[in-house]
Amino acid sequence: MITLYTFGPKFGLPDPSPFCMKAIVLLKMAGLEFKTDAANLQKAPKSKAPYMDDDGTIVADSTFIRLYLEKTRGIDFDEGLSATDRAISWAFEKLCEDNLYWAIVEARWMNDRNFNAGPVQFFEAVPAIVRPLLVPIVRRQVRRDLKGQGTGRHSEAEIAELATRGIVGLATFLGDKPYLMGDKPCGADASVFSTVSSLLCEVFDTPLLDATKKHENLVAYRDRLMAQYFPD
Ligand SMILES: N[C@@H](CCC(=O)N[C@@H](CS)C(=O)NCC(=O)O)C(=O)O
Repeated sequence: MITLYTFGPKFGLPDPSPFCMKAIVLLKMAGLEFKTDAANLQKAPKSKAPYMDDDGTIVADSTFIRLYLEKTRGIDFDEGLSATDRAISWAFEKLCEDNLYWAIVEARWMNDRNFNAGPVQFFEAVPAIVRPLLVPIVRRQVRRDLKGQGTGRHSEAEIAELATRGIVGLATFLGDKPYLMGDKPCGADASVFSTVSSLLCEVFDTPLLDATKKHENLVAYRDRLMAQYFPD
């Protein structure tokens, strides 16, 4: 039995982490039976979620989960795509994960209003007496990560300007196709759908939300894939 360790639904999303949501979608795309359980980052092999336990084999990282499923279950999430289309879909996936993701983190964690509307809930299980000490420590770690990655060195307006280029790129490339690469979902849809859903999360008042909402096709894509993969 496969157990996928995630954070669980939050902020009106199947998971607050686009990577956990991506892994859930990949397992659903693969048609595999699985259950989810609460991630313990102290036990996670890479100190991040998602990670997966497949009858004792532990796999960490959403992309390595994909590669593992491809190798062990003989699945090709990009079945039918040409080499060029595989390359394009990979590039869009990484635009989401290595670029837009960081703009989402910055908006949720660094803006006080957004932080108090969202990530503060991650600390609910922490004893009240420790919380005021722990929260600033973790926020400082996130700020340090954002600086290390580079996004945290830009102003909010600059981050929005860069993210908007990515969002316009996604909307333009998606066009009126039902899925990123055409009539059939491919591996990158798991990531693009999770990222677009995160960008469109109404809990957070961000320029990213406004930039994404402008594209009716992205909103319809989110709605279509949400109905398909998370009908409940
Ligand atoms: N490359 C990883 C990224 C996973 C990731 O960044 N997970 C975040 C949540 S979105 C996490 O667990 N963060 C906890 C931490 O950094 O302490 C993947 O694809 O799974």
